[in-house]
Amino acid sequence: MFTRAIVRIPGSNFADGLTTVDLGAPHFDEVLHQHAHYCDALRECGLDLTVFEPDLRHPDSTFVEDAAILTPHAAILTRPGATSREGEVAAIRPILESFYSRILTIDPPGTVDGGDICEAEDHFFIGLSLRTNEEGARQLTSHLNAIGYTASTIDIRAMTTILHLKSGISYIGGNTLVVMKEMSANPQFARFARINVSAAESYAANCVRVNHRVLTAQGFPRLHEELIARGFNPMVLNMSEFQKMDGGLSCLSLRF
Ligand code: CIR
Repeated sequence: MFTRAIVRIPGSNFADGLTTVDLGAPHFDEVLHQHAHYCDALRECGLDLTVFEPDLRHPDSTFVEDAAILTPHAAILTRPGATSREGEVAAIRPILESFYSRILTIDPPGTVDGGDICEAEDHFFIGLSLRTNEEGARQLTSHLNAIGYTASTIDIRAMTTILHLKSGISYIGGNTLVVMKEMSANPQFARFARINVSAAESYAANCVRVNHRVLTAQGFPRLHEELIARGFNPMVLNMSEFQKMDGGLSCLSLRF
């Protein structure tokens, strides 16, 4: 069970952030509106939110998930792979220090984005991507092993349609992974029940289990039905403006 989450309100320069998709510019009023709904959804799931003010130095900083990896035993500060995002980690450190006595770091030349890290019970899948490099994965594995977790890497560098590992897979509890069809046959996922997401719904593969609910993106009826059929309790949120900046549901919060 999670009890808390950290979020950051998007800044007025949100549209200046990084993106690889061609879906048009986000509408700022709608960005704020969708973010407020997202925060309400987390509260509805029982979480106590720490809400940061916008940080105009970092247009992507509303995607707080990329700056840290949180476990019950330690907080691991990442070292984001995009230079424009490096400063986000220092900005988040003080709040994590107030909640965690053990803070670990990823050091140069390692890079890790939180979006590449998928926790499935006591195992962590680490995506090797354009943001997370092998040295970052090595350091992270060593930290995770030291606090009692196993870890393995999944190389997504040849997959041009996703930015982060978690753009393509989510662990939603009940031994179940939601996974893009292209990745589903990976032998590392064999021990999990899998809900395959078709190419047409691939954005929906990024969903988030928060206590008794699974947050899912609006507009993907097949995944929605499948989740219900398997006994999950989805809560649907409009993510259109974040999708324009390569962001998904998991990126908008750090849950712990
Ligand atoms: C970026 O390119 O870094 C941001 N525009 C999107 C980050 C999304 N984060 C995530 O999937 N964890």
